[in-house]
Amino acid sequence: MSGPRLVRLPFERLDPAEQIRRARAFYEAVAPRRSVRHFDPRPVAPEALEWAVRAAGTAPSGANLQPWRFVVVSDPAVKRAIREAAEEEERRNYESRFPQEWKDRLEPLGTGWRKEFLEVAPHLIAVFAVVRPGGDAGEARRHYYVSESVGIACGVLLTALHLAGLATLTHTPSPMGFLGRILRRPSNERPYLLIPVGYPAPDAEVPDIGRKPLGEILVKVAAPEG
Ligand code: IYR
Repeated sequence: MSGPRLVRLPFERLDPAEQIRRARAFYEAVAPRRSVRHFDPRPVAPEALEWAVRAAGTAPSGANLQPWRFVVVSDPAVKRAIREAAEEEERRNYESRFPQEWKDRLEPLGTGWRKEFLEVAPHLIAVFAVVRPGGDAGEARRHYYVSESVGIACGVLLTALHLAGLATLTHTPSPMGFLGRILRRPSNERPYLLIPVGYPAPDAEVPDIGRKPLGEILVKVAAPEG
């Protein structure tokens, strides 16, 4: 089977000082990103969301099948339906399904079953993983590395929104089958992540938590001895 024609890779080779400068500038731009749970209800420019979704769509994916859908919800009635369904599941999670150890871990983050942000945030981006092509009819063919691909795309999306001056929350209601039903997605799509987007509320607070230092997350393998 012949693949697509090949084109020359456009590539600019940077000198190391410039590489370091850019890598550091990117770190400094992304480091202040925080998960935000208190939003200003004012809507944001739809084009900003569109450019961020375009950026997410550049993520690498298994066999370049781009197995993602980004469903933008701004309608108050749909947001309310999503909130009600999410709270129903989360109430059961916090009241009986989560083990105490997990709740202890969440305690400092101040989460709970109430999800007001799902109605207050002006937009929700529901990310769906497309597990096979063909919509409801479906095809025998499958997609590859779907959760890896969609996870990477979500990382690009969250970063793009942050760099556009917008606040996000990486929300994982569980189980979230209700999203496919409320948003009428075809049966080949699995809800993956729900991302409220907007400006933070003027008085928004976040927990005082930090990131692991480089020495705890980076391992450099030395040449074997002898
Ligand atoms: N999905 C639940 C619980 C939750 C779990 C983790 I791990 C978090 O980092 C935050 C929340 C919720 O959204 O409340």
